[in-house]
Amino acid sequence: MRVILAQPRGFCAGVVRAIEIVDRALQQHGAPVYVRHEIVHNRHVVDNLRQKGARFVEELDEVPQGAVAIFSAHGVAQTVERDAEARGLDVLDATCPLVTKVHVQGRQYVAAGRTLILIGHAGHPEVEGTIGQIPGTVLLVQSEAEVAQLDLPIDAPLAYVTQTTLSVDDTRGIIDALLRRFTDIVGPDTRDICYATQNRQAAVRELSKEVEVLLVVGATNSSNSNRLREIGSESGVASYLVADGSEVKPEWFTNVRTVGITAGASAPEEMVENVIDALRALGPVDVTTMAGREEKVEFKLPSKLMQPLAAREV
Ligand code: 0CJ
Ligand code: F3S
Repeated sequence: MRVILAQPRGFCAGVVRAIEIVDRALQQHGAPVYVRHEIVHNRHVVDNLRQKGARFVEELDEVPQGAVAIFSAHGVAQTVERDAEARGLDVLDATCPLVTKVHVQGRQYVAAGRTLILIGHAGHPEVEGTIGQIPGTVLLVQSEAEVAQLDLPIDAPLAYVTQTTLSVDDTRGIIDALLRRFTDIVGPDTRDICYATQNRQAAVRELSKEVEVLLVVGATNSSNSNRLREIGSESGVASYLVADGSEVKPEWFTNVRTVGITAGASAPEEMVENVIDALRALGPVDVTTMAGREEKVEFKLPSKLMQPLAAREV
């Protein structure tokens, strides 16, 4: 069997930073440190940090007064920030800077007197965070059909922002529908969709031309990973989302000679290796990596974590 690995795939700069924040917090403060929500949507990442002493909670009332609390890469609402302050928590914010950028942009549009539309998926923590970072009403739009249902005058002053991990193509369709329906609407086009999401989607589209089966390494609750699997399916390739090698099913590969593998932005490369090992158990495997874009994006850590330990103790 020929296996072709997508390039780029796997960890993005925001995920590397978020995991590093938890690691460094554990080194500086000792266990336990508390993380609100999965730091990124991946069980292997979460289990690994849990073993080192991180405790994962869904709400801050589960965190003892004065403890270290880390916000996940997906961001939080302002009510969560205020709650943390009221409880005297020592907060480290692992919100991806590209999510924070969307929060800032949304607030600027509202300050300029525009009603804000957020294109995204209901219930996703990034969407809940972004809605909660904007003062006033934010209208959530999930599809082109929902654009038609918006109860707004056609010349209302509007703006839109988007979730960072959406399908570029679906989002373009929704933006076009907004531009067709409303006369005074501004927004970033699809540029709120982050570089990592865009690059992984472009790579998987290319890869899908070469393979009969696509495996996406990632979690079922990972938005960006689900979008990669959808692109494979839309390209006519049998596509499966797997957490690791244990979820790979032999029957997917009957008479299959070429398999593509990619990984969501929150999926560790070890799990890609683990999936390749599962394929090796079925027969000989020849692994290559497609030609693709090299990413050099890096995000700075919060300044609190850059200080030497001694300086913090004074
Ligand atoms: O929302 C983000 C800032 C992306 C974080 C990394 O990916 P993941 O899988 O934790 O999150 P999504 O469900 O948003 O893709
Ligand atoms: Fe940030 Fe995009 Fe990763 S928003 S956490 S760089 S998937």
